Amino acid sequence: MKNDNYKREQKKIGDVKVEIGPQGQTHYLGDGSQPGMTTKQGTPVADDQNTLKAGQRGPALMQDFHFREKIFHFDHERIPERIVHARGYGAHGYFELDTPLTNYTTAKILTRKGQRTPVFVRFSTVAGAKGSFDLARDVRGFAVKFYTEEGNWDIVGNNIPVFFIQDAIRFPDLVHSVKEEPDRGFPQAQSAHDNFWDFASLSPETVHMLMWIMSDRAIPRSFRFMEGFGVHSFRLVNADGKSTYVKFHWKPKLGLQSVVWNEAVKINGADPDYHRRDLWEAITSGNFPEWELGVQLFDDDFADKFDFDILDATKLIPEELIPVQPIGRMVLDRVVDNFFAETEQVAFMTHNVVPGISFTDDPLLQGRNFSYLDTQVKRLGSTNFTHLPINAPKCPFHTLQQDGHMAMENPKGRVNYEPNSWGEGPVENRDRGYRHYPSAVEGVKTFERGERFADHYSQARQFYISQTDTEQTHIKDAFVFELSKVEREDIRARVVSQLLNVDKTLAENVAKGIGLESMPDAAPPARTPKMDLPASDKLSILKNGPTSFEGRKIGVLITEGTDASLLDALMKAAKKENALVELVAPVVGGVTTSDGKKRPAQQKLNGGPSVLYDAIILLASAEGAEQLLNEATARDFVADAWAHAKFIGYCHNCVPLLRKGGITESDEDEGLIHLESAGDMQQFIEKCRALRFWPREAKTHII
Ligand code: HDD
Repeated sequence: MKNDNYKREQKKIGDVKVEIGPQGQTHYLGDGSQPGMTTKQGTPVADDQNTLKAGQRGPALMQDFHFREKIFHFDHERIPERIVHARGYGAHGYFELDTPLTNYTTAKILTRKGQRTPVFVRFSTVAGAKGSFDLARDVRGFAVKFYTEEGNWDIVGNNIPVFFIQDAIRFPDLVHSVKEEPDRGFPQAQSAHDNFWDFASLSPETVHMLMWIMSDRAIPRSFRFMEGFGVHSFRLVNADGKSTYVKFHWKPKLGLQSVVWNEAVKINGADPDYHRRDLWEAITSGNFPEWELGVQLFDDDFADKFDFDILDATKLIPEELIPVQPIGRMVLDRVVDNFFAETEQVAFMTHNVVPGISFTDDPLLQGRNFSYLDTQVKRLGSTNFTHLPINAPKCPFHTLQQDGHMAMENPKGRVNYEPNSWGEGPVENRDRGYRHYPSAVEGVKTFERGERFADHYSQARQFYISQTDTEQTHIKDAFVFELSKVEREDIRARVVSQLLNVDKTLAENVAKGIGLESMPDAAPPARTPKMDLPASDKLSILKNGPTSFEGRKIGVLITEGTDASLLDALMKAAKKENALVELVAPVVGGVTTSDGKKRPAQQKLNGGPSVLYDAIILLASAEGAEQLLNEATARDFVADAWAHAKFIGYCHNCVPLLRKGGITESDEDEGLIHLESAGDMQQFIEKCRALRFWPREAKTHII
């Protein structure tokens, strides 16, 4: 019988060739260079638009193996998301060693100057689900997998050098408390709720980390502008078997930068993918992000004399005591080909170490060494997750492990055991195999912690007093914001009672900010905190900002008739600085500037609010500016940039727009810059190197 479905009538939709069937079904024909579609078994597929039916209006037939295979596969597309760090973004690159650590370790990756080792890095938020937004107030994961010639080495770190808890057994409680509350399923991706603050206020060991996550560290401007830390003390072991303690630090080449909280809240609406988009755009445009790897090296003498236990992950070693020595750089120069295959399936594990690198007895690290392997089997469904290309070592590897779901590395031959007399199969690497550092163990079995784990407040205070006034205000504001979302007043008060052990003024200001009627007593400390630890400048973001505006983005509001010479001068000045410019216009198709040239825009005004930019410029024509006075998004563009202490450049046509955005003549400050000439553009960029005009905040935020 003749089947109309096979009738061929070729047409074009735009310039795309299609075949349109008698009932309107449209088959895309490709350009002749594309492969023909098949099933997963390789059978050619003729129709991917219609199921096989008994008659044109009849029921679907089970016989349609292509339909069943397609839907079956689709139904199984998702794997469980990570229990923490579900939302992440990864990229490939390399690590290049500059300063060999030959005296300290035998690890080849750390001993050969100039050697490049491939890496895969995944950045993440912790609490939110896979589909949550990028600018949650949260710790950022900073996990690096080095594909070394002696196996994979993972530094599974964060952008904060300390952690909430000291012992891994508390991790499920910490994570349960911060994630959505189990009865109602919200709030997502935020710590601003009763359960988290209940747990935290009853766990004094969290207080140091609380100071960090209430600081701007928890709302980075981009992955490219944040530090990374291995957190724990690890060991390097040299050829004589001597161990040296090490802490790992990643320092971004472009300096540190964060956004402000009110901005973060709005970015999450305007572009929930703000951080991943930033990384993608930077790499694909050739502006490869770079970090320096640094180490703090210390011995048992230092460890014994240090006020805190170096096994306690809630403590750091101030860089003033042990400077960070730079040893190499990491460059991210390739985006993934497939998000799922690489970013989603990558399996980081703290126990992935190579000869010459070893663990300490940090009880958090010891517990992590169990958890990561376990979680990969849950997520990836098989012990053979190491066969996935993103997880497989890039050096030769030979095990006698076999079979299991989805086994892809299958040994050939008769031998799958050792020792054997067939002369086949791998044998132990007696000379260069991994040997665990033989640290001495003593003591009775106990649930107790080390004595020097007991002081929970001294370094929290040290962090606080190391911040600039602006940063201290942000910390106070963050506590007030978070606690204002907490329903139970006794929980709010308990947080203040913890803060009294850190800084009295901070505690009082938080209490005032949440309207607490009377001050609680300070929480009883297990050990009297040292109130006199010296400030450490390295702990501040603003004291470690960039010296250039490189890699930052300016949003320029243009309209029909915008002054072309000013715009061209800006482009030139920005290019010289290696800063980026995006044109924001009433229509995305763009505008015609005063020189008659059509300038396509990157954003339509209502999709490109100023929160997406590090600085803004208003360059409308007189007529264009006049029209924008009646556009709410134009007013917000100005008002938000002002409130977020950004540098704002404007041409004289845009003065009415400034007024509409709430900036009066008497408000005008040095962060608001009148632009009339090409030279002004250069000066504007130079001013932007300070990133924000912080003195303005005192005038724009009074509560
Ligand atoms: Fe963890 C993922 C970092 C404590 C258990 N962790 C995970 C990731 C990072 C960290 C960056 C995401 C890796 C990726 O991108 O795939 N975790 C840390 C740091 C910690 C820490 C810096 C403290 C110093 N973690 C920690 C503890 C436990 C875990 C104490 C359990 C006892 N972490 C996990 C996990 C995850 C994980 C459940 C979820 C997904 C994964 O491992 O692969 O095993």
